[in-house]
Amino acid sequence: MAYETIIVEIEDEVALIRLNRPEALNALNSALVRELAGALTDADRNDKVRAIVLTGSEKAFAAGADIKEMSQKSFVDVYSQDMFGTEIKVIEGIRKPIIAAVSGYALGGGCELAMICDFIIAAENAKFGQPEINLGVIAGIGGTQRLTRFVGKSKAMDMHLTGRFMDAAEAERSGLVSRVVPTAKLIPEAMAAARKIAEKSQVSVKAAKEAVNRAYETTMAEGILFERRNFHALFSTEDQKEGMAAFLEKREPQFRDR
Ligand code: CO8
Repeated sequence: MAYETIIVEIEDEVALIRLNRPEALNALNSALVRELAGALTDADRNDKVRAIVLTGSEKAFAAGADIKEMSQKSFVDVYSQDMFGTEIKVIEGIRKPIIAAVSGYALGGGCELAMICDFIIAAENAKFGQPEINLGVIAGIGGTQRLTRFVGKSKAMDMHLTGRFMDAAEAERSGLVSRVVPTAKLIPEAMAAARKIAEKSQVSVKAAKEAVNRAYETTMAEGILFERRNFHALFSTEDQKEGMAAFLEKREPQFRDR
């Protein structure tokens, strides 16, 4: 499928989706957000895709929502249209794992988009920020909630109130990103992580993603019960028998997603 604002490639059962508006540092406009939601939905439905990597350019993952596109909008415009609301719900509902591979700026909606992904691998040159305060607004696709859960109240307040950027080392120290890699190695490392996931049983991958996400949505007791019931349920799969047999027979498992 031909897109104008993103590039999609499928390689070794991994969909690599690149944000591609270099003239605006991959700022999220309505076309990009619509195309991204569509491409992720397609990847989620495509049997040849088992994991997804979302990235931008070396200079910018995404420098936020498109300021030019939204600058003249009124309250009624953004409220009535629920700006980006439908597409973001689609992206939040993708069931296959999505790794954000962040190089350069991940600001405002760009930082929020990276946080919607399942984990973030950062290049050494990555810079994260929620600078919406400098524009007279605040984050709008989850930044006040997700950043606070990732890095705690003090640092989240600092980022949202001062608009300062966090470099890759601080982002790793604070738990915002899972690893930092040399900038030139970002895509190979993210693709290798995605391929690792692609080797697993997709049934347990989905169950793991759902269970970790429960940690954000429910109490500890309910989350642990959800996890335990899914642990029990996985004993109904052929892949559980295969995974454990392969361990005992000292061989690699051959998962069939059943
Ligand atoms: N929107 C539109 N265009 C942008 C954006 C943006 N967010 N960021 C950069 N650009 C454009 C610039 O206007 C410039 O275009 P041109 O060459 O035509 O003037 C081009 O990209 C290159 O940018 P710069 O010349 O500024 O590059 P620098 O290297 O000097 O600076 C920065 C890079 C620091 C990233 C700088 O561009 C910057 O500060 N950008 C804006 C960052 C920002 O404020 N982001 C937050 C936006 S608001 C937001 O994200 C809200 C999200 C919530 C959505 C809620 C929906 C419900």
